[in-house]
Amino acid sequence: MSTLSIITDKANSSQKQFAVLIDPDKVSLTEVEEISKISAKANVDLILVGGSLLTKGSLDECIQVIKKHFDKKVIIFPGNSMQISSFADGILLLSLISGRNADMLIGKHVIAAPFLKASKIEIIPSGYLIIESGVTTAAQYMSNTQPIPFEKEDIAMCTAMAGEMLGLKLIYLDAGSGAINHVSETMIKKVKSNISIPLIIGGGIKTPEIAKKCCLAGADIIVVGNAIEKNFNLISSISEAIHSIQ
Ligand code: 1GP
Repeated sequence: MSTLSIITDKANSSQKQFAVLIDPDKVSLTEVEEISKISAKANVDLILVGGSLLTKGSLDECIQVIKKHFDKKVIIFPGNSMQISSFADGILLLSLISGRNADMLIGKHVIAAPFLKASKIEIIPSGYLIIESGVTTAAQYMSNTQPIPFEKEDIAMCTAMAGEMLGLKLIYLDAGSGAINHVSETMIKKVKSNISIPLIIGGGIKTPEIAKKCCLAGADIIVVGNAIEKNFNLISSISEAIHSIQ
C-alpha cells in the first residue's frame, strides 16, 4: 500500500498519526538507531528524514539504519533538491506555497525531477506553508521567503485551499524547527475545516499536551524533531497522547 493511501485512509477515519523527524545532521548514527528502535516500540506511524543542510554523514546511510529497526514508512522531508535517496519509501515533494519564491514553488522540482524518476520512490505532492513562529527559522532563511503571519489564519486557509485545488495531496503547516510558538489551534481549525486532504502540523511541538491540542484542533499528522533529539523519552509519551484520541 502506498504511503499516501495509508496517510489518507487514516486521516479519513480520524486516526491521528505521529511522525518522528530525524535530521541526520543533528544526531549520530547510534542515536538514529536508538530513535528508530524506540519509535517502532512506541507505535510511531512514520519517520521523516531531512534537514536544512547536510554537512556530515549520508542520507542513504541514515535511512538504511532506520529501516533496520523501523518497519513502517520512512519518508524524506527534503531541505533541498539534493536530499533524495532510493532507500526511502517516499518523499514529500514540497511546493512552498506560502512564499513567492518561484524556485521553491517549481524551480528546484524541475532540477530534481529526473533524479526522482530514477529513484523510483513514491512522490507525495505536498503544499508546504511556513508560519511565523517568534524566531527566524532555518526554513524561512534558507527558502528566502516570508512566513505567513502567526495570526493571519485566513491567509493560511486560502493558501491551503488553493494548494488542494492545484492537486496537492497533503498540506503541511510548519512553524519551523525549534519554533518558539507552534502553529495556533485557531489556524489549524480554520485550515482543516476548509480542505479535505490530510493536514500535517510541525514546528515547536515540545510536549504530549501540545501534540494532543493540535490534533484536537484538526491536525492529522504531528511532526516532532527538536524536542525528541533532546529527550528520546518523549517519543512514547507523545505517541501515546496522539493515539489516545478516538
Ligand atoms: C520542522 O516541523 C518540523 O520542519 C519539526 O519541528 O524540530 O521544532 O519539532 P521541530
